[in-house]
Amino acid sequence: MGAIAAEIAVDPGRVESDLWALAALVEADLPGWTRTALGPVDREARELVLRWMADAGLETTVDGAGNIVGRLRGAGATGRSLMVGSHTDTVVGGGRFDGIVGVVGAIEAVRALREAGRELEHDLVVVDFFSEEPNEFGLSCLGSRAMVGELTAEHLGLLDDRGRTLADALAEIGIDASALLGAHVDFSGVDAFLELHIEQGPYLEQQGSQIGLVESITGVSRFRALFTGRADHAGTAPMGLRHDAGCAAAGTVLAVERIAGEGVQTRGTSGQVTFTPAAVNVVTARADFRGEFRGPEGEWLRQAQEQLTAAAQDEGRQRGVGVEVDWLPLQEPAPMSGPVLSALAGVVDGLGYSSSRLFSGAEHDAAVIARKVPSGMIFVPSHDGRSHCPEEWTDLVDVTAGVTTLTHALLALDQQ
Ligand code: HGY
Ligand code: MN
Ligand code: MN
Repeated sequence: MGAIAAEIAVDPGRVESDLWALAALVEADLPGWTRTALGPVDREARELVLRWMADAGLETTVDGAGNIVGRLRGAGATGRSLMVGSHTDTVVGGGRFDGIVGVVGAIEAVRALREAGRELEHDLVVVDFFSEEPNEFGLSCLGSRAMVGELTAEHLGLLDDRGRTLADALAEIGIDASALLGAHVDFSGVDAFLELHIEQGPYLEQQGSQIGLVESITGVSRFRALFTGRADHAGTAPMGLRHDAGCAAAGTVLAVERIAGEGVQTRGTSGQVTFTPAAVNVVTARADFRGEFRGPEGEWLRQAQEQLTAAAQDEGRQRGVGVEVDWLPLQEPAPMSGPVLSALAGVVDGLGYSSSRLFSGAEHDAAVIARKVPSGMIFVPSHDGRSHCPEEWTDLVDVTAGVTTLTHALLALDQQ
C-alpha cells in the first residue's frame, strides 16, 4: 500500500466485527444469511446501523422511504456534499457481503477520517438504502428510486403473489406510501456519489486485481407472466385436448434462456415459478413466474421484451392457454461518471493497489443515483465469483483495501 494511506488507518478489526454483527441478524428459518427488507429482522439490523452511524458522529435520520441517512457536516460552509452508501438487505438465501460491505465501509471511512483529524470541505452523507433487492413485487432499489423521485402511485399499486399491494406491505412495516412518494431529494448540492460493493462475479479474481473500477452498470427489465389454462385429469385428458398452463410457462422459461443467450453480455433468468394446483396427477390450470433480462444496451432490453412477450403468447396459443405478461418499468443501463472514475483510478494507483475496469452485471443503487449525480463504484473481489448464495465470500484484506480506497476517494473528490 502506498505512502498516502499511512496517515489514515481503516481498522480491519472494526470492519470485520461490523460485518459479523450484521451477519448474526438473519431470518433463522431461511437458508444462507437472509435479511429481506420487508422481513422480521431487518428492523433490528437497521437499528444497529443507525447506532453505528450516530457513534461515528453522523447526524442520523430515516427518510420517508426508509433510507437511513447520516450526515457529517463539512468544514466549508459551501452546502455542497458527497454521498456514499449501499444497502444491508439481502436476497433470500443470500450471503454476508452483498451491499453490507458498502454500508459498513462507508461508516468505517467516516471513523477513519475523523480519527485522522481529516475534515472534508463537503458534508459527507452516508446512506443505507432501503430495499435494494427485488421485493415480492419485483421492484428493486426501492429506497434509492424514492430518493431520486422515480416512484409513482402506480408502483405502490403493484401486487405480490398474495394480492397485497406494495403500499399495504410498506404500511405493515411503518412506511407511509405518501411519505415514500415525498422522499425525493434535491441532488443539486451533491457533487458525487460513491458505492463500495463486492463484484459478485469472477472477473477481479481471474485478473488478480484487488480493486474493480466500474465503467457502467447493467440495465434490467423484469416481468411477471401469468398463464391460465384448465385443470384436467392427468390420466384421462388426451394430450391434444389439454390446456396445460404449466407447459406454456415452461416453454416461456426456456424462451428467456434462449433470448438472453443470443445477446452480448446479456443475461436472462426466471424465478418464483408457481403451478396451481400443485398436484402431479392434475393438468396445471394456472402458472405464473417472474423473470428478468439484463444487458449493457437499453435497445436490446426493449427488443428482448417484445421477443419474450411474443414467445409467451405463442406458447399460450399452441395450448389454448390465456397469457398475461406485465413488465415493470425498464431500468436503463447506467454509465459511471468519467471524472469520478478517473479520480478513483488515481487513488488506487496512489495506494498501490492492482485494479481492473469492468462492467457490472449486477444492479446497484449507484445506477439509480447516477441519474442525478456523478457516480462511481469500487468493487472488491468475490471468491469464485459467487454471490446471492451462502458461499458468497470476500477476504477481509480485500474488504479493507476497498474501504481504504473509498476513504481516500472521498478525500480526493472533496478537493476537486
Ligand atoms: O439483482 C441484483 O443484481 C442486485 O443484487 N439487486
Ligand atoms: Mn444483491
Ligand atoms: Mn447489492
